[in-house]
This record gives sequence, C-alpha cells and structure tokens, in this order.
Amino acid sequence: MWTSALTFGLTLLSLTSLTAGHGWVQEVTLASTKYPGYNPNTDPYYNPPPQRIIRKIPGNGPVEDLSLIDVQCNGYKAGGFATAPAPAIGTVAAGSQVKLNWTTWPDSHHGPMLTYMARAPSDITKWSPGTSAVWFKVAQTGKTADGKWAATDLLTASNSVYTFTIPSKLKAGQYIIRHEIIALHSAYTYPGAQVYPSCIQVNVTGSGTALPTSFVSFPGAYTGSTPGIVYDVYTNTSSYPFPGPPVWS
Ligand SMILES: *[C@@H]1O[C@H](CO)[C@@H](O)[C@H](O)[C@H]1NC(C)=O
Ligand SMILES: *[C@@H]1O[C@H](CO)[C@@H](O)[C@H](O)[C@H]1NC(C)=O
Ligand SMILES: *[C@@H]1O[C@H](CO)[C@@H](O)[C@H](O)[C@H]1NC(C)=O
Ligand SMILES: [Cu+2]
Repeated sequence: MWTSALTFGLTLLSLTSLTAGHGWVQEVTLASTKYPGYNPNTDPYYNPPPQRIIRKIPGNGPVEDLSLIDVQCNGYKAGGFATAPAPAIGTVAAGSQVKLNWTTWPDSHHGPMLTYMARAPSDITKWSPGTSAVWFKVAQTGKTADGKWAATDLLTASNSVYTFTIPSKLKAGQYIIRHEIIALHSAYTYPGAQVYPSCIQVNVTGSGTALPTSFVSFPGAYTGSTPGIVYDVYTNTSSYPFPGPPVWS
C-alpha cells in the first residue's frame, strides 16, 4: 500500500526533524566581509579543503557531557580533532559588530546564547587552549521579562542572525570567539542541556590596551550543578540564571 508507506515515510521525516533538527553557524560577517562557516555536510569532501575561519565540527549535533573537551569548540575528541585550529583568520576592529548567521534553528530548542573570547599567545592557526583557563565572557542573552528566549524567539525574529560587539577597549591581537546556544528543552536534569559551541578565529585590530584578569576553562566552566544548566524550560517562570562568569566590562 503505497499510501501507508508514504504516511510512514512522512512520519519518519517529521520525527527526524523533531528530534534531530539542530544547527551551526553558517556565515560570519565582520564589518562588511562575509566568511562562510564550516559546513560539516560538505567541507570534509573538498580537496583541497576550504580555508575557513571557523573550527571544524563533526555534524549538527550538541555536546551534552560537559566534562569533555568537545564542549570547547564542538570538536569531537573521539574523532581526533577536539579543538583543531582552522586554517584562516578574519579581521575585526575592536568596538565593531560581529554577525553570526545560524542555520534554521528548531522551534523547540529554547535557550540562551553566550559568547566568550580567548587571546591566542601566538599564531592562532596553530593554537588550541586545551583545558587552560583562557576564556572571558563578552555577551549573553537569555530570556526576556515577557518570556522570549534568545534562541529560538529572538534569533528567528532577526533572520537567524545573532549580533554582538567586540569590546572596544580590547587589546589588539588574535582571539578565538567561542559562541554557543545552550538548548534547554531536555535540561530538567543533568545531563540534558545541549551545548552547540562554535569557535571563530579573528584578528582584533585597533588601539585598545585592555585585557580581563579572570578567566574560565572549557571544559570546566559548566557542570551539572552550575546555575542555568539544569532548568525546566517548560514550567520555570523565574528569570534565567546564566551559567559561567559575568560579562567582562
Ligand atoms: C545566512 O547565510 C545563508 C547562507 O550563506 C544566506 O543564504 C542567508 O541569506 C544569510 N542570512 C542573512 C540574514 O544574511
Ligand atoms: C592582525 O592585524 C594587524 C594590524 O592590522 C596586522 O599587523 C597583523 O599582521 C594581522 N595579523 C594577522 C594574523 O592577520
Ligand atoms: C527555577 O529556576 C530558578 C533559577 O535557576 C531556580 O532557583 C528554581 O529552583 C527553579 N524553580 C523550579 C520550580 O524549578
Ligand atoms: Cu536538537
């Protein structure tokens, strides 16, 4: 009966999109320059590989075990490239906006969007921070007073483009921007929160001289008992407590 086969197929398809619909940053805009992201569906098949400024990811899925190095850049330690540097670097002036264009984000995956940076001690295309405490937070958006989440509500309303500003006093140099969505649809217990991190390599220019003095590590900054990692997104009407340190100011 081809109709029931078709119905079955469509049911499978909608189940798949309900349970496996995830995403990644598909394009970065620095000033007016657009840099395509690392596409896990196509980039691995190019020879030579495209010269991306975003570090390689294994697919569109999340990291749920927050003790793994995978939570740093959505690399895949078991696949041998946990935090492998990307070959290229973008340029952005301190004080200017960075626009991160996500693939279509599933409606069900409500949660905050947070952004960190880490200063590379030398050539960023050869540097991985490992478990060192090098990260500082530069932006975070959670739930508005009227219950709108950064993801999906605000992200969808801005055509899937998230914007943050490089701190204007930040000292020039090479930095990894670590940006993430934490999807909370299963976060009523730990493990459950789904972290979707993305690591973007930039050369910050300008005459700034400031650097933060306190840092966190990934893994390390988030555990099952960090506020905001366990949060019942369906029933909790309280404000959302951001995980990690305060935003550097
Ligand atoms: C986001 O990136 C995709 C792929 O490059 C592009 O088609 C789309 O227009 C971009 N969206 C915006 C709002 O720039
Ligand atoms: C970063 O920008 C500075 C200032 O323009 C430049 O001198 C330096 O070569 C750039 N480094 C890289 C890796 O692009
Ligand atoms: C709601 O979230 C707040 C902040 O994380 C937490 O303190 C509180 O226990 C939660 N309430 C319920 C009923 O889960
Ligand atoms: Cu998902």
